Amino acid sequence: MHLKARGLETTPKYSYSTDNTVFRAQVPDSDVSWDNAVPDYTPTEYSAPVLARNPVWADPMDPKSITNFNEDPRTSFTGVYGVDADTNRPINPLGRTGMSNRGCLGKWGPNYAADPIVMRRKPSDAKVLQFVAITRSDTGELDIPGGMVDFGENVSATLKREFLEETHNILEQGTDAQIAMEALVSKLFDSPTQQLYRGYVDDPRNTDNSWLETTATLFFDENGDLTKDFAFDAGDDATSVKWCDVEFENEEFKLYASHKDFIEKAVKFIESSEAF
Ligand code: RP5
Repeated sequence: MHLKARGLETTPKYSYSTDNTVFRAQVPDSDVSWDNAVPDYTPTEYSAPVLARNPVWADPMDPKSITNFNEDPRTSFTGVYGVDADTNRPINPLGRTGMSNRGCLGKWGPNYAADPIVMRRKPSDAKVLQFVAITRSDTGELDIPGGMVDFGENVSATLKREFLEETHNILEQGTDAQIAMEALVSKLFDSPTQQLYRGYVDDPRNTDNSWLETTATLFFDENGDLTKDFAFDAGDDATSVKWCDVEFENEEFKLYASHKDFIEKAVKFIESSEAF
C-alpha cells in the first residue's frame, strides 16, 4: 500500500514537483491494487522535461523499442512485473500511484539503488545506536546516503561510491587526506555486516510505470574503531551529514522513502545478534 508513491506524505499532498506545479491524481487505498477495476482512473501523465533531452542515464521516451523487460538487467526483486500490451509500459507491481509515464525517473520499470546503513554505538551512551544520515538537498528530508546503481556497476561498488560522494564529498581520488579517508571507508565497506533488504522502495518519485528498487546493507562498526576518524563533508546531493540517533519513540524521527523501515531492520538485526 505504498503511501509516499501516492503523494500521501508530501507537502502539499499529491505534489510531485518541487515547485508544486505537478500533482498526482488521488488514489484511495481501495483503488491501489490493479486487481480492482477502476474505470474512471485518470493518472497524471508526466515526464520530467530533462528526459526529452535523452540523457545517458535514461531510457528512450517511447518504451516500445525496449525488448528486454523482465530480463537482465531489467528484472525486479518483486518478481515478474506486468507490461502493458499496447504501450509496452511496465506496470508498477505495488499498484496505482496517481501518475503515469516516468515522472522524473530515468528507467521504465525498475530503477536500481543501493543504500549503505553505517551504524555505531553513540560514544557518550552505548545503549543508543546511531547511523550516518544526510539531509537531502531536493526535499530537505533526513536520508540514508544511498544512490542509483550505475549501468554495469555492482551493488557493493555503488554502496561505497555513494557513501564517499554524499558524506565525504569524494568524487574521485584527490588530496592525500581524501585518499586516507577513502581507505578508512573501504575498511568498513570490505566487511558488510548483513544485507537487510532487497526490493521495492516506497519512493515519492515512483509512478505507475517506473519505480525504485534497492539493496540495503548494514555496516555496523561494533566498537567504533573504523568510523572514529570519519570527517564528514556533504556532497552535492546533501546539505549536511551527521551521526543521527535512532529514536523510534520520537514522532519527529522521519526518513526519506522507506528508509525508516531499513533502520528498523538494522536495529532488529543488531539486537538479535550475539554481539549486542
Ligand atoms: C531511494 O532513493 C533509494 O532507497 C535510494 O536511497 C535513493 C536513490 O536516489 P537518490 O538519493 O540518488 O536520489 O528510493
